[in-house]
Amino acid sequence: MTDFPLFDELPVRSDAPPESSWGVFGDEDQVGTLNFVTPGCTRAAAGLVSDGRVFSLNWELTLPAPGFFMRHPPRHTLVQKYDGIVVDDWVDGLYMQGSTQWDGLRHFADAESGWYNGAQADEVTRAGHGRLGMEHWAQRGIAARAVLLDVARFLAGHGAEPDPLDHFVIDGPLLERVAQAQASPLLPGDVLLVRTGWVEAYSALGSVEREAMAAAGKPGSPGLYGASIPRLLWDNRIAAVAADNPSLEAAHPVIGSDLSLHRALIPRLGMPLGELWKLGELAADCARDGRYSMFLTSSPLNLPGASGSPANTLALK
Ligand code: UVW
Repeated sequence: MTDFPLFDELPVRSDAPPESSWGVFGDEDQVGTLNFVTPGCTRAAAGLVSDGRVFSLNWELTLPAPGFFMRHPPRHTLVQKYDGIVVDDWVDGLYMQGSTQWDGLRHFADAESGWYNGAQADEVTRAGHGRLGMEHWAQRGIAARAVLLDVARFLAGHGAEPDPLDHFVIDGPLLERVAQAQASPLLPGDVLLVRTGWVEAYSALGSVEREAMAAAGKPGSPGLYGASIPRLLWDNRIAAVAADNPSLEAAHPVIGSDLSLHRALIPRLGMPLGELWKLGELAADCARDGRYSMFLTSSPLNLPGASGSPANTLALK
């Protein structure tokens, strides 16, 4: 792999904000840290498929319901045509960030320095082909090694079981302890998956509790937080990071999170963030066979100019 600068050596461009990767992958780059996934990484990752077990990491597109962050579940309509023998359907109000998703490079700007690689608001806020749109990821796809760090299971095994629907900080040292306990080294080009248990805890709620949670404000969850996270991800050449919670970041019920990692990772490092990934079945399988690394594929929607996409992702072991 090319000799990339370390986190402490960033930025490489004099006009770039601190701790940013602007220019590292070229001034015209559109895909950020996905550049860490080389053909060699994909080839090696495909070699991890041994038993042929396939796990969809996609939650139902209609969940959570009610939605959070001023988003709503999509409305799905089916119609019969041609004497009733053909059924078509369409979806209204499909928020790209509504369910299992990627936050793309248009999704989040640094309040001071703007979008990844110096993109300007007028370049990234109009639909259609353009700078930093999801079409750039969609056209290359994501096929990489993934490592699941099962933080929820690790903590439970160490006598600490944070409420999966409440604030709890997962920092870099904790991720390193989980990786060590699982014997899961991180490799360049990896997609890092972090399980907090949020999707399973939410799934166990009844409709009254779900309504109350959405009405109260933002959802609470364990999640990533702190300065150790961008450093760990960048210095390990992580291509993307995804979790099974609403914002990737640790969040207080009602109040939410400060989104400081959104700022550090999306506009500064150019890193895709995945949220609301369904990791429960995969995690149970990893705990059973002790293999926490796998081949992962994700095919974001080829929607020109989108700021995010349903993840459309599979893990293969
Ligand atoms: C917000 O946009 C608040 O959340 P997210 O990027 O986590 O979906």
